[in-house]
Amino acid sequence: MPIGDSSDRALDVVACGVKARYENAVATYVIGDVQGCVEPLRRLMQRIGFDRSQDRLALAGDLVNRGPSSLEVLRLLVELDDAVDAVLGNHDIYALARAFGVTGATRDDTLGALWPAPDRERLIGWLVRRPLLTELEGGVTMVHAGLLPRWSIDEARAEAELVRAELASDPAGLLSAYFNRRRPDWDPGLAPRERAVATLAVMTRIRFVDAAGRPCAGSGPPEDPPEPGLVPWFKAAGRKSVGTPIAFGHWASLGLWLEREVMALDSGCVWQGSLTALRLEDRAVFSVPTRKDAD
Ligand SMILES: [Mn+2]
Repeated sequence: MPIGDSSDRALDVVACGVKARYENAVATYVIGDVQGCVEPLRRLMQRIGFDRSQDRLALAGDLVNRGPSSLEVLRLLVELDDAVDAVLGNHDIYALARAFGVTGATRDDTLGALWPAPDRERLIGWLVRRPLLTELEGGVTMVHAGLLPRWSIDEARAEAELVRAELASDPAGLLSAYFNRRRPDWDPGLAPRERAVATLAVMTRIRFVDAAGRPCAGSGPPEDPPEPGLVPWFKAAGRKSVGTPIAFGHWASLGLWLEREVMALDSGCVWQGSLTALRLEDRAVFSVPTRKDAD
């Protein structure tokens, strides 16, 4: 099932892996799932010539876990302060749930170095204040996984704000409901806590949807859906957020996928793929392989 022809895919790519300075003063680099891989992130920042006095990094979530250096990733981002925008991904939500003591460790959790760190409170305090959705240069909306097709951009923004408020006022309560109870399907009639749980699940996990626009399990490539008829959320018929460019990660088997309004940026850093930055001002693409010796 082709979800975009090759010309579509290549539409806005003007450079790949090219070390070049951008003429404008301010540049915004959107980066996909870092997943605790600080070394490729540092190498990518070097490749783009990142200048914290005028450039911005925008991270599409899953900052931590699976990779070897979640602690160092958080320290780097906190230190960069207002030069960084980041949204929460499913692994970040899981890290917060561990930090607030509402869930135990999973088998492949690599967050161990976070818990005894002397600056743990500062790092977790920073992470829990990140939003689920944010707006970047050029009217681009950034979210970790995607949006429910029935949401307009305004509705999505309001739902994300509800989650941000719940995370700020009662993080343990929200995270406990998220991890320890059945997650409801999103519905406008849900009570606020339940609606926040449902929104959290959609924005950090969605990939495929059915013909009615409901999220369905599956993490494989978009051309190979787990059931016939399922489509990527961004291809859903009648999707109400059409018209707003959306940058996201979360879908390594979709990989780097660039259309004018759909910017998928998880190029599989933690799976020995690459880490990619898209410069929003001119749509230039910069990429480093995960393995340093492949660079
Ligand atoms: Mn993810």
